[in-house]
Amino acid sequence: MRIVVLAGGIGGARFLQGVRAFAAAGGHHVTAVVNTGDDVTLHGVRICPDLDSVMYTLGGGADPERGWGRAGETWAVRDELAAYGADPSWFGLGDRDLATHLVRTRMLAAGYPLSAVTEALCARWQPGVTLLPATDDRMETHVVATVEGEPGPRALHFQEWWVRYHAEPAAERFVFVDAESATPAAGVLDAIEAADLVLVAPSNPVVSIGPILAVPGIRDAVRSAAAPVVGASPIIGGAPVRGMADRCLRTIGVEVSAAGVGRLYGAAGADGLLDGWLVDKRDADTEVPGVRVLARPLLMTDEAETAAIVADAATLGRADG
Ligand code: GDP
Ligand code: FO1
Ligand code: CA
Repeated sequence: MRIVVLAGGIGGARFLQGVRAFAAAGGHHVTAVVNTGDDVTLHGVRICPDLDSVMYTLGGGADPERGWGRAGETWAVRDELAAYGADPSWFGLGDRDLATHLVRTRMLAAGYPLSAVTEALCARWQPGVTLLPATDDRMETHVVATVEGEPGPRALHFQEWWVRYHAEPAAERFVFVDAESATPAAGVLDAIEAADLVLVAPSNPVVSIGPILAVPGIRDAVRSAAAPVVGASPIIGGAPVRGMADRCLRTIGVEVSAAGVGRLYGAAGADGLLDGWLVDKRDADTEVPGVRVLARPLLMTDEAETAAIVADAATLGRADG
């Protein structure tokens, strides 16, 4: 089977560990289409948080509890930058992580597309799945919000809203800057069209999956895919397992529930994406019109459990009718 996964960063990476294990057992091939809306240029280097979370996690180099950045990281450069008063000081640029950004920035400056850069970085990390950015074009998620003490709303880069302000400023809306002129990265549409199964990771529906689907052509490709499309809810018992997905969902007026997210993605037969939707046992009463819902434990406690979630998603996708 050819499996395509739409994924963000930390949650997406954990889910992909399970997809990779499931695929290894069944001889399947996995392509991850990863969000690039978090990408940011700071201190002169291009940083791709979600691509790096997935690459480091699957490559065995991630810091396990943070979920982002490198294991055994040191912070000498960050501290030296702060000593110079070189803004921003709120972003944790690790020394080992910086090497990734330096290689990426140099390759981008030489004219390589992000997909080629990602492939080059993955030659070292060997994630065991094909990693594709959703787009090779620059498309950043900005947040229109009023920072406490400021007279009115302004656009913040998502990284500033999240890392500097911990998503506290009330977000009025999310803007995927230049989305309308972005095109799917090389290989993305082909992978979706050739897929036997498309999985939507339990990632942040608004700022991880949303930007992927905002790249012109990707939503339509998923909707018209021959493959079944099955997602897993990042919301359990009315709350995200971690992070700020609840704040994001409220900003776009979507109920913070497994049902709310399932309806946001919509039913394949009704102009939406989903054939199947996995929800946690606590949300067993979830109904998404036109979508087959399966309730099963949805905490990705370890790779084997995540692989079991993936196996159930694959079965749900094959269930006919
Ligand atoms: P980010 O880009 O680093 O924020 O990571 P993602 O968007 O890929 O994933 C973040 C989402 O993962 C959050 O909304 C969490 O609720 C969700 N998440 C994290 N751990 C789990 C888990 O064990 N089970 C489920 N169902 N969702 C999870
Ligand atoms: N997240 C933080 O909460 N604090 C940081 O200082 C931080 C630095 C950082 C550096 C590189 C990188 O790839 C990710 C980093 N993250 C940091 C995580 C990142 O902001 C989030 O994981 C995602 O963007 C959330 O979707
Ligand atoms: Ca992200």
